[in-house]
Amino acid sequence: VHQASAKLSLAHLWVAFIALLLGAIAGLLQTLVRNGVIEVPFGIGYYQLLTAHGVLLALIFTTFFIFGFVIAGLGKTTGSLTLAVRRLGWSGFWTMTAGTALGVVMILQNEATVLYTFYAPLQASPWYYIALTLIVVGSWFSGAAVCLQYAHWKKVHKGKLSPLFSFMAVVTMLMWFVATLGVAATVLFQFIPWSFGWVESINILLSRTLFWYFGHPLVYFWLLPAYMCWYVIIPKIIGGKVFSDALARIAFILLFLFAIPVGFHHQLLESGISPFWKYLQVVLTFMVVIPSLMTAFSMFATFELTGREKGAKGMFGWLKKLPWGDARFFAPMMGMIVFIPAGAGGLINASFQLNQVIHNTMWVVGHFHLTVGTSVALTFFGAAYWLVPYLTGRKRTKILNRLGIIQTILWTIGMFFMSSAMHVSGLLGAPRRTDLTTYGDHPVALSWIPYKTAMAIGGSLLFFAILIFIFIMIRSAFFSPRGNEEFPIAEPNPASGSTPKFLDNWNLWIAISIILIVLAYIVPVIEMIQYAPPGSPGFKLW
Ligand code: HAS
Repeated sequence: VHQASAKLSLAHLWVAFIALLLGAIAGLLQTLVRNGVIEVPFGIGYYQLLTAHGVLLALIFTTFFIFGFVIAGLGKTTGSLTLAVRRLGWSGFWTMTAGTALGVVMILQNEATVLYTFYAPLQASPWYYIALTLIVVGSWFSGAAVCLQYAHWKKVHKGKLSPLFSFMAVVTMLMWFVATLGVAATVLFQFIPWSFGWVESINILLSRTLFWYFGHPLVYFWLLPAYMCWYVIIPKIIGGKVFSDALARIAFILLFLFAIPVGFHHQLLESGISPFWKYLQVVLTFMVVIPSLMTAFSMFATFELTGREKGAKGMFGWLKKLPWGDARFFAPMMGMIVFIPAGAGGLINASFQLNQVIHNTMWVVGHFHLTVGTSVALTFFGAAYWLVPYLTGRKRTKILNRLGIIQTILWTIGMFFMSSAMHVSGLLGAPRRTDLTTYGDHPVALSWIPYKTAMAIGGSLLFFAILIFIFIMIRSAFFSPRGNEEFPIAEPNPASGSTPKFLDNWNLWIAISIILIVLAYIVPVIEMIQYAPPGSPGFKLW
């Protein structure tokens, strides 16, 4: 491992793990407060805890982990990071860390209790929006570092097809650049002037639209690095090959093209957007499902082919040949299995009519605890089990591997309890994001109580699982015996043929992406500005 690159990667990972621990504490507390089990001293309330939980886990843990993982993978697949790349990477790291620290201080002071989605009319201190700006700008530096390293490799290896991992990393960063333009626009032109009091009111619909223009690709920004792990790393761990290099690249390009012009599926119940534009984005949402189905196909094919090569017989004999006892495989695999019901839930959400049943209920919370909270999180945990020893020059010990398996089982059981209860109570009408209330002991609200208990039990198991994870990380980084741990990168399957070069044609993909975004957004956004009702003042939850 190149020491300077490893340091940069590890710096990101440690911030991610600290955010994970703090976010988990806030998560446990908010469940217990919401369910009336405890009261937190110092006037710390449910919404403040919920904001801390969402921001630290969904935004900070993910973003820092992703950069740590991607930077390490680039070092492995494209050679040592150049000095310019490392400098850009560190600028990104420090800018994001400064933004994170400022944001956390604002949340702790109860001046940013606006939930992780932070759109209007909830208003935070202007310093919170400045913190968010720093995080986004920092991520641009880091994203630029990733693209620069890729460009460097391309220059040295003229005419050659880029390594699959680096190609996937660039797609992820491009998607991030295009998506964050929306959040940058709303923060700079709407939230900062409004929260400083330079303007009196804000166009809520526009702020929510710009937020979801960013918010949906944000979820794919979490998912794509997990897919990188499924496509490139898992095949190596199970002793196989990437099913098809070309298929993997096409799936990533489709995700890039269709992940952005679909934000309206979070706003299907919002007035002020004509049903035509909502419907168009629903259709595009179903397009973005296709690359996930391709991923499912490709992973099943990898497992089956590898199993058969090892002598598996019968329809499902290959299942027995998978290394279930290896935490590097087991954690992401549980994530994959969970992604089947999680994705099915997404299809329900995206259906124009069914969305009316589940919108703003606990169902949605169940959906994202399965997707990002299980499929993505377990994949990241599985990757961390080998990545941290790889970067710190230590061996993965048997006992830590076993603990990793236990951690994964606890996480899966915890999420099963929590997320099933969330889905069912959502269908029974339980709203999301509401503090402790029984609505005057209304019988419907009382019927949700057993589900709330199941959520609290599940949440407690998850908290325990995070403590085990942090323990494994500390042991792997500082106390395990010195040695070399592998960074598993699988070779493409030669039987799948060669990959067409045009897939590396970035100008083409960026141009198509812009056309799709303009088609899906330009008219409704002009209408939002043209027919804007009087703006809203800010509301505070504290
Ligand atoms: Fe979602 C709301 C639709 C995927 C995250 N989503 C959310 C929110 C979050 C989130 C955080 O259309 C809440 C935001 C908020 O706070 O308000 N979502 C979808 C759809 C998909 C989808 C269509 N979501 C995700 C992913 C997320 C995520 C991924 C995070 C990482 N979602 C919605 C909609 C809403 C929404 C509406 C708004 C609801 C509302 O009204 O508020 C699709 O991308 C899903 C496609 C996935 C599949 C599954 C493929 C399966 C695979 C696994 C194969 C398994 C193997 C293992 C190989 C079709 C790839 C097999 C082995 C064996 C042994 C069996």
